Amino acid sequence: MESDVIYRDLREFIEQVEALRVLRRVNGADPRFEIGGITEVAAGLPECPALLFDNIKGHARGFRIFTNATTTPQRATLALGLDPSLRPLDALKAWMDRRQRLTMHKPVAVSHADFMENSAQGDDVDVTRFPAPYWHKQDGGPYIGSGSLCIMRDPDDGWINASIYRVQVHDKTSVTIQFDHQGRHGAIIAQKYWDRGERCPVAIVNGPDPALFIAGFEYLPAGQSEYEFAGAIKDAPIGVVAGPRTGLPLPAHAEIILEGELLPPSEATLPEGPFGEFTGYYASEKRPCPVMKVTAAHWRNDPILLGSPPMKPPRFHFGLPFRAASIWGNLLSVGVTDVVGVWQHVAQLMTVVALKQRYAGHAKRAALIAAANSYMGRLIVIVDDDVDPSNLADVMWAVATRCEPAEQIDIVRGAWSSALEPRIAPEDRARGKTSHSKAIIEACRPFAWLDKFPQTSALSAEDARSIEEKWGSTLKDLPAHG
Ligand SMILES: Cc1cc2nc3c(=O)[nH]c(=O)nc-3n(C[C@H](O)[C@H](O)[C@H](O)COP(=O)(O)O)c2cc1C
Ligand SMILES: [Mn+2]
Repeated sequence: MESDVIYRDLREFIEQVEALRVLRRVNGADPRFEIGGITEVAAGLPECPALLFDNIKGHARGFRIFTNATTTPQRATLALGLDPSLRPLDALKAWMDRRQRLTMHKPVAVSHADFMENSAQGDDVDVTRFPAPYWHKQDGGPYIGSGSLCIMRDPDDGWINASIYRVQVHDKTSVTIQFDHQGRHGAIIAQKYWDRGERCPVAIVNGPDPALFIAGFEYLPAGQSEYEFAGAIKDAPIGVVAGPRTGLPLPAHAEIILEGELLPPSEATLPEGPFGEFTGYYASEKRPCPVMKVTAAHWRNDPILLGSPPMKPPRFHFGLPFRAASIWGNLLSVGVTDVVGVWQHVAQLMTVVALKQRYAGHAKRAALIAAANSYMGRLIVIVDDDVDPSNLADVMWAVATRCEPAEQIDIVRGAWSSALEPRIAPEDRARGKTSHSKAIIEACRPFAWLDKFPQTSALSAEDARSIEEKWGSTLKDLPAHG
């Protein structure tokens, strides 16, 4: 059965990346700033390669780190099991369509755990054995968890949450887990244990496969497990084995597992961060953070850590804006018609919806739904259907030519952001304010005189595509799509 699956584990995904000839192997890099630096420079190249680091300075050969896994549209598409040659907006649409009717697969217990090839318990645990980079120059410490899942069980209903929260290494048996805000499922679950005066059992899954990585980033309803969503991406259940310490179900093919307990903050906290964030800033300073006492570590032979450091935009963990796909799905689910595309730019800080306006207020209706679900995004832009939302130049052309600011920009105040927000005034931050305002920019032709708006002189997308097909080889160096 596993032979049909899109990839068995992270290793098999790396083989697929290598087959596309976009893997680069890096030997001898230093986990203090160098691995992070190489990853960032590579992510700025027009064709960003995926990187597999080995012979990492100060660590045993074979203890590897894989970065820029899914940062290009091609590899994000591959990770979904879709055709990696699809154009980015077509790939996102294919994913959005599939996402709307996914079949969840409950994880299944399997008998063999690859991660039990090596194991240390109690006093033998030493988290510093694993290479954990200092990703950016001003980081407060090394992070083992940048692309790792935190597994917890809800004590009331027993459902398993498995999402990504960063994990800083403090000493051999202490790491911290950072929640951006108290609405994170992990934060809600931990609080339930703490309210009962208990420690929260937790496991960190390092080196998840890309389906788990993508699932760990999705906004799913509380009660729905990211494991089931990852199973849906793979169209096969995730095989799990109970962790010997926590009993938590853990992906059998994961690379490195840490098991332990998240201590109530009344018992202990450690100063966490700062950590270079996906906005391109250090917005939150060192803050007291929940501590996980690591009571067991398990790892495969020659384990591979999946590293996904946040970097200054437009670099982002995913080469396709997966949250734009969920907003696109939200719009369809509530009955907004004629949406031709949704995209996010600036590392999801700007959401663009393209639609064919059919009635007055149509654009604003879509904008308000998109605004409500744009985490930390200040800019919501609505464009007409002749504008490619994935093309930033096209979008800005629409903003500059179709939006009359005095009439077509609205401001929504007190909206969803987080402590990572760089533009909260120091005094507001000190008071714990984490909300911001969002601008809704209607960069579409005014509905009232849609037909009178000047015609564009540009080729239609279809005309451009057929010219490309016929003449593209003559026009050497012509971008594949523009
Ligand atoms: C690479 C990466 C790192 C992330 N780091 C954090 C983090 O440190 N803290 C956090 O609260 N969310 C972080 N997130 C976002 C959450 O994983 C995401 O919002 C997820 O949907 C939360 O899941 P939950 O709804 O189960 O809480 C990160 C996402 C990615 C892709
Ligand atoms: Mn969740």
